[in-house]
Amino acid sequence: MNMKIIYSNNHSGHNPPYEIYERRLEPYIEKAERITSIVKALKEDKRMNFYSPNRFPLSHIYEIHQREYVAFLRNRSAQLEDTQTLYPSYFIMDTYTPITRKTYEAARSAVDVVLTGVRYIIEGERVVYALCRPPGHHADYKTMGGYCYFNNAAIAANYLSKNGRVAILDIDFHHGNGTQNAFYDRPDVLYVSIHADPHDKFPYNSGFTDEQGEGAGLGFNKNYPLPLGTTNEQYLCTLQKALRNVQTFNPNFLVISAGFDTYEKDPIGGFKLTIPFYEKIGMEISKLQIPTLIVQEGGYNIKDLGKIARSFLRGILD
Ligand code: OKP
Ligand code: ZN
Repeated sequence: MNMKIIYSNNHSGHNPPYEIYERRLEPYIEKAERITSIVKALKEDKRMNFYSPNRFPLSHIYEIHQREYVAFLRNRSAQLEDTQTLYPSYFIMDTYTPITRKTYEAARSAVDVVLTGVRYIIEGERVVYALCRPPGHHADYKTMGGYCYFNNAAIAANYLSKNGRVAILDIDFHHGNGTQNAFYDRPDVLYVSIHADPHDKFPYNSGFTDEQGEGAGLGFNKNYPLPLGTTNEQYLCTLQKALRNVQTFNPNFLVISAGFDTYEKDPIGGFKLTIPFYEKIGMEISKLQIPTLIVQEGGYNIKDLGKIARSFLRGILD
């Protein structure tokens, strides 16, 4: 079986030199080379077919993000010189998410990548991989944060929800606060996330088990925080619970927020998952037999990212 991969090089213009961590400037972790590493590894596999994104109207973004926020990102990007980096004081949740001249265009392009994936899924494709960068799951209604500007997965899930019930499974190492918030009061989009205990790791203030949704959305938000040092075996046990939640919800579409920072050698992670284990994760997901859009989120070990993605997709395809 073949897989469609949606990819554009527009992300590479977004390349901030530094993030601010504990009052120091540190090299930016969310580097363009992450995606290069994945593309290179996947091009070695004949079953992977690459497609360029189409441009989609801003209306899709406006259903998830405030218009003023979108305008701020666009205007401030445009006003910067090539070498300038802006650390805004509002519309932002942390010091890891600066704006450069090409940031808006890169973030907009990542949305085009994911929406192009949605189109293929609606047309009947069984699985599509949207190779988004920058990532999206921390981006909230009117805040950028955690290397995220527009919430690619939420925008995709919202579009898919016009055609049926949608489950989002977020397997990035960090809790997807933006995605959780986008659907917190909606019963037609389930959000399930497995992530590091927020007592220890970003985003610190969300991702706890008692966040279960509100109003009509009560019961349609599920968080599975796990301790630092989590192994393959422990992770699998939780993944099976999460997948049972998805199955019970009986969705027409599945969106995977796929972060590979759960890897044992990730520079900012803290779990102990191994490369071959990602194939197992892929297999467990594909057993559900739901049309699936895979959306790239985090994962920062540039050397091994390609191998992790290949292992994961092998599990999805076989
Ligand atoms: C984004 B995604 C390291 C600090 C890192 C921000 C983490 C954002 C993760 N100097 N804190 O979920 O992979
Ligand atoms: Zn992450």
